Amino acid sequence: MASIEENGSNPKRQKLTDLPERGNADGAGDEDERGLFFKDFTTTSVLREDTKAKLMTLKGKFNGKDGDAVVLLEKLPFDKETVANLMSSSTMHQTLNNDIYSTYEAFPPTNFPDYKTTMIYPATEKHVIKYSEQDMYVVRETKDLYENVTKQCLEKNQFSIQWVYNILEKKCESERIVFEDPDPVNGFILLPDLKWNRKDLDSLYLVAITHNHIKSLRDLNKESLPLLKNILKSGTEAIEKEFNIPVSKLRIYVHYQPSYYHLHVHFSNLKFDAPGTDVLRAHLLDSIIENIEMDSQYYENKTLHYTVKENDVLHQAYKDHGYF
Ligand code: GTA
Repeated sequence: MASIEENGSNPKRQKLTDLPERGNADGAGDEDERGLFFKDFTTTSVLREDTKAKLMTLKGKFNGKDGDAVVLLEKLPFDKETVANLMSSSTMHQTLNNDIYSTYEAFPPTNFPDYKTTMIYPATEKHVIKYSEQDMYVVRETKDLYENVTKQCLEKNQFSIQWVYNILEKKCESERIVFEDPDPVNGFILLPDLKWNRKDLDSLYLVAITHNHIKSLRDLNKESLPLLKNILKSGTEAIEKEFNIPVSKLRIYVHYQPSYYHLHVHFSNLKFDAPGTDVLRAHLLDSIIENIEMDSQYYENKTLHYTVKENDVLHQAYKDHGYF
């Protein structure tokens, strides 16, 4: 696993590495300012279990707090900087011994972080659905289906994008910003994605959020070209400068459908098998630019494929329309 420390010596990079292990200027330190602690958490259901990704999502309640919470628990990868220390200070319990083969359960010392957690509180029913195990269906969204069903449904049922405004207005995560072009039309903020632990470069994941209020891929046309080209050029230059990772090692794409309808571009390390990089979700930024250059109305007219979850309101809307 490559770490930030071993990839060059750009002083600006210190901004990320020097952050305390626990706690930062977002008010997200040891003490949760809203008083949310796992000792007060009661699980009401396991929403999803992914043994391969070592991820579990839970729905539950915090004692004395109204409403549901969704909690994601994700095992952390080994860190080659600390693995020797981890091994030498772990206790071991043998579970098999056969000839030259033996297996053990290992118990790390308490000061080693074992898992990463993401908490959503208060969580809406839409969050519970997003993080639940359920059947998926492929949607073939024509221009008509988009205009008559998808668009109207999404206008009424969207995740809040308050977290996006908090970033754009520098109310949250401002000390994490890797690059900003403040231009209101063609500018953007590039910062670490929620899913990245900001330590392991092999799982580097950044997101570029546009200052311009564009909803999704469907709204992109030739007017958006300067913005898209700026994100591609300045975003990759900033990542190369900051993390010493060239464009040839990055996956740069837009989701359709996204969860949050404010245009953002995902930058993830090729080595990282990021969720949502399959053909039914990810659209390469470079291809988007080229498609629009060939036809300004490409994304207005194009039939787009994606998956929809069984319990999602979009699935119900397509059913009501007679699509399923
Ligand atoms: N910096 O507050 C935020 C924030 N939020 C709320 C979301 N993002 C944020 N980044 C910062 N601060 O990459 C990030 C998300 C995502 C992007 C939105 O913004 O991490 P999208 O609109 O295309 O939506 O992207 P998408 O891809 O559905 O969202 P998300 O959350 O990545 O979910 C995709 C799948 O990944 C889900 O089905 C889920 O099962 C899985 N997943 C989500 N979070 C995690 C996680 N922490 N660990 C592992 N898997 C996860």
